[in-house]
Amino acid sequence: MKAAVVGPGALGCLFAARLAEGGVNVTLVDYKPDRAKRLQAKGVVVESAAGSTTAKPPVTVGIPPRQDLIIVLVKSHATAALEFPPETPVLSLQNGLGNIEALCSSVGSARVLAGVTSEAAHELEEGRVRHAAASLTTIGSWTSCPPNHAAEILRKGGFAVEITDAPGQTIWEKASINAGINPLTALLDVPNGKLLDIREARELMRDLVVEATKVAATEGYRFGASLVEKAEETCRESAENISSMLQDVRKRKRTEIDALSGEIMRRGQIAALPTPRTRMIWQLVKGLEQR
Ligand code: KPL
Repeated sequence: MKAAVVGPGALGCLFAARLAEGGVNVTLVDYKPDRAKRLQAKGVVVESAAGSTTAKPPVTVGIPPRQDLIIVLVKSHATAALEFPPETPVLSLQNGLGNIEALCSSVGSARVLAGVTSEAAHELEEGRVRHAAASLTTIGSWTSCPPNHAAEILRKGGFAVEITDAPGQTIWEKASINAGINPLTALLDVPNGKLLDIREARELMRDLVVEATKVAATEGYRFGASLVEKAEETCRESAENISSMLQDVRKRKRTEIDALSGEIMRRGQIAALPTPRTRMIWQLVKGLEQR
């Protein structure tokens, strides 16, 4: 089995290392040649409660041809610029909205698998990540690409994988929850659990999730259980976690706010649905990025 993992961030390193440990012939792809060289030399280290492991997958600048699966884990603003070899299925496990549409433009919908992962990892330093919690990865066919072989590859890496018939719903669900948690943790510089202790932050998180779910409804996505409760549960379960957006802010990197609040706002505008709190939070995080 051959797989390429695109993006050497926390989740990219985690997936590449675990797949390599599970016997998958995996290549890690990094568009930065200098960093690719360093990662190739040092390997990828994953620290977890079970101990520390080092994997040494080949690290290339472009995506190698003739893979069984390409897993995309770059930041959402980098998706549209990726160049893919022909034929291989492409699976996005990225945060936010709009990635799948960008991949469909690049490779055609028949090769696209869509999903989300709740694996929690953060980067300790380049090529060294902390796997804070193992969790579910849900994938599905966007239009006609069969997901079973991709699930089998991921399971080789020890990942818990579920197949869904409605990946769009899964992506919207995670994006709505992230749209509540991520910008607030980034703006307040607090771990996820703290949002439940600060009354005003908790209220605003609820409002942001509600705005997101209303926009999702205009695209036909409805959620059986309350996503506000799920967002609060996520904060409880990941109380000590530093959200991916706060990690980016601390490293002075561009955040994924455009793919979360920005996309929700944009899609709300198309549906003539105002999203005032989402807009304000987007403006504030854009401000934070430009300090
Ligand atoms: O997905 C996450 C992220 O940080 O991007 C959450 C669920 C907020 C966990 O930290």
